[in-house]
Amino acid sequence: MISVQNQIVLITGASSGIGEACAKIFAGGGAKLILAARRLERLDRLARELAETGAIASKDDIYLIELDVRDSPQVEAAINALPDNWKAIDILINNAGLSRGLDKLHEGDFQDWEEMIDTNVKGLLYVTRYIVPGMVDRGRGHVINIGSIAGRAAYPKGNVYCASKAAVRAISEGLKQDLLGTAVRVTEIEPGLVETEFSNVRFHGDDEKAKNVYQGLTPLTAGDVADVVYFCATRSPHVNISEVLLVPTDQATATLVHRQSV
Ligand code: NDP
Ligand code: 8X3
Repeated sequence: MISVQNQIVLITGASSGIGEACAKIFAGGGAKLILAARRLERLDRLARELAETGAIASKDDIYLIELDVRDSPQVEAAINALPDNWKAIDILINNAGLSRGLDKLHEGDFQDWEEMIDTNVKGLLYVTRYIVPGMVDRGRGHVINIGSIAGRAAYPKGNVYCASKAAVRAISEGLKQDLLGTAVRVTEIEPGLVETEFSNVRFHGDDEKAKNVYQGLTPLTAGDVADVVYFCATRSPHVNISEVLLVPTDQATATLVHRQSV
């Protein structure tokens, strides 16, 4: 196991769910965190919480970026504007992502599609494109992409979300191949059902519908996923965990789920 003490970790989508849980576990390991998301007030709150609970020594160990990963010039500007002591990013966690809607493809909403493809695919590409060259130059680094079980097989009405996560899988494989011969590692984590704000976002704020997704089963928590991310990041430098599929015990495939009747 290697330490993340003083390593610089950039987490996209750190304002909620899996990204927030990653921030907490890496802070606990002594990492310096660059936290990015659109909701700066949420990042501020998280930074204060980490400082108050002693998870980080001071707020100087955290750098916050208000960032929409869909906006390529904004991503470029944010990376270029990092102060010198924050530029050498060791670990990039490409976590920002969302699903929008659960509709048959022929009834789908164009706006929902754009949001998913722009965030989950293009946003991940932009952030990676601006950060990985520095990793290659420095001869060290680790890119951890949050894919999904949905990237392995489509499920009914999941069409575009599943496609976006299949793209994350292919991009992760391709990046690993392109970085062969460098010391930069690439990992893709593919969770099944995790109870976060994910379903609230998918159903455009319909919390009742969102709750039903996890009804009668014990889903993964954001912390469960963060544990696995942390495990992958702390292996010896010669070990690359290429992919991890983690699901709740109550889930066998994207569509086969065991629910206790209530
Ligand atoms: P949450 O909705 O709780 O968190 C999503 C995060 O992504 C938020 O911090 C949000 O921040 C950020 N985000 C969304 N759009 C953008 C954007 N354009 N620019 C920057 N940040 C953005 O969901 P999860 O924690 O569950 O999701 C995290 C990742 O895990 C996603 O990639 C998701 O697809 C994946 N995943 C989730 C599963 C689940 O069941 N929950 C299962 C498998 C994978 P903000 O709105 O402040 O910008
Ligand atoms: C998120 C989980 O249920 O859409 O990737 O596959 S699910």
